[in-house]
Amino acid sequence: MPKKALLIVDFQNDFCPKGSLAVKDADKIVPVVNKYISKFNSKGYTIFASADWHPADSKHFDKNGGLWPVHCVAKTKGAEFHPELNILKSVIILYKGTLAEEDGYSAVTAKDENKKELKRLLMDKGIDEVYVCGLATDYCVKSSVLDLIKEGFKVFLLIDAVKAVNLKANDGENAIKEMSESGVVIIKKDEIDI
Ligand code: VGL
Ligand code: ZN
Repeated sequence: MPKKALLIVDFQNDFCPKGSLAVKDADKIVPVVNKYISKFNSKGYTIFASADWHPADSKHFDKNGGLWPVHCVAKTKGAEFHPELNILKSVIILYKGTLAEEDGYSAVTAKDENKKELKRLLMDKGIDEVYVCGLATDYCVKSSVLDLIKEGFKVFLLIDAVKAVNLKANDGENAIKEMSESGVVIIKKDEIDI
């Protein structure tokens, strides 16, 4: 039996309605993500949650030449997980985008509190399959999925538990297409067999 893990990408206040980089309807999928958390937890599978965690002077921000309004500055309210997300004690939190020079889109090099990268954690735990959900489909979800595939993991996209920023109208759809072409398996709650 392949060993599985759940990865929840960047489900933080700033990416939810009222946040500084709001992803439309992000809050609507909180109950779906919570169902996945219960399901993976009940099977004893590892659950990871990445957090975008930028320094205030990040080059990733538009005021410093980057693409984005200020968001998810480390230790601020906007960087906290959505209050209704059921982040269990056993969830491993991974921090990304922590250096001023990096965008930090991919969760693969995000690090836990002991500075261990997701890639290493997955390898050490002997995990073969990663199920990915969260925000945003067209940036951090896409980047994480593509990197996980490159690293040799089997990757599933939980299509009912992702939302796109859509800086351009079709970004979300294009991202899903790109992930599919790279070999991700697209799946939803009632199809999952774990
Ligand atoms: C993200 C834009 C900027 C994401 C992070 O989590 O998808 N998007 N920083
Ligand atoms: Zn960011």
